[in-house]
Amino acid sequence: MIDLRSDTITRPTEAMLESMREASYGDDSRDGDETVMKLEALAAESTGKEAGAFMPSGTMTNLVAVLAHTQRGGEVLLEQSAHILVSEIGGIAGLAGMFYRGVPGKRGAMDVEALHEKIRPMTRNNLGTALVCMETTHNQAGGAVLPLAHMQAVHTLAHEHGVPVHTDGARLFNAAVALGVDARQIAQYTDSVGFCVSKGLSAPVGSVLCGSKEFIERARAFRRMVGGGMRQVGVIAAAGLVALEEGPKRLNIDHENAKALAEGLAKIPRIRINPEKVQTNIVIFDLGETGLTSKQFLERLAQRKVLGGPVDARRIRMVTHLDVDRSDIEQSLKIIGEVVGGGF
Ligand code: TLP
Repeated sequence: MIDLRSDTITRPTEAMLESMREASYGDDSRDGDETVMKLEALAAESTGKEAGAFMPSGTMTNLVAVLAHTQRGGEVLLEQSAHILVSEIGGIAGLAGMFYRGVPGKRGAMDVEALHEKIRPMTRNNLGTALVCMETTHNQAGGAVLPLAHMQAVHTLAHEHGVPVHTDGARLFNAAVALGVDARQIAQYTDSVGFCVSKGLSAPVGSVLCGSKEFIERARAFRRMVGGGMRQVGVIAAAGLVALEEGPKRLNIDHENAKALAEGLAKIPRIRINPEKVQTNIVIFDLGETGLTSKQFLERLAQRKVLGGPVDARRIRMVTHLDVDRSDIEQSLKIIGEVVGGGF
């Protein structure tokens, strides 16, 4: 199987398995665990923040960030196709008790003018903005990277209104590699940032929320509230630590493979994609004139041992990662060409 459904599906590397065997077994919810503390310290250092808290998932990282930044009932402003809004089961409202307002955006970047119009203090007539969230790389926008100048503008605007900023950086290191900057340069424009070791960095499980010491202390309490106190979690953090140490160095390969996939797809008649827009490891393309629905296309592909995921009825997402190489991309292109009847 060539599994391009997500970068979350990778198998642990030998180095990860080795480190898991050697991991400490401290109780993270009691006295703390040595391996978890190492991972949190490296995460904080890598993002230029004071502290980090290890979480089981990106979704919990975002939820806990919202809980720790806000009081129930305030408004959260975020790009209207943000993962927090469209793919996290409404936790922002259902669990954090926040009212959210989507801001229109291009390639994952909120329209700063529109954000300006929506950001507002609490009055007798409205709740007031409690938090602004960004997402980089942006999942629904096909792995688009927020430009640093955009992040700076959003951060400045929010702070002018006394509003904190959280960034869903599930793929923060993909963004850093694509921009050719250190992750700290991205994270300087956000008060808190979460990133996943379970995605392109290739660990099986885990995310880290980073921010000020005070914020992370609050976050630890909310993490416990939502059931994220994980006990002897060193065995999982160990793989995460290897992922954070080693993973970023090879993300450029995933980006090159995604570009090759996009360029190959662009040559297949009736498939629509602009390869120039592929900046990182996510490739979204339109089945356009093929006459196939996403479901039909993906079923035919799966029969030929290539897996992708649907974005909607006509669009497909494929994600490159550690467990697919260039020959897998070429093989996938050949099969896609045959499935849509256009050759390659
Ligand atoms: N994204 C997953 C699934 O939602 C499909 C994926 O395969 O891309 N923020 C962003 C930007 C994400 O892409 C994801 C996961 C999350 C948060 C949530 O992370 P998890 O799945 O660890 O809760």
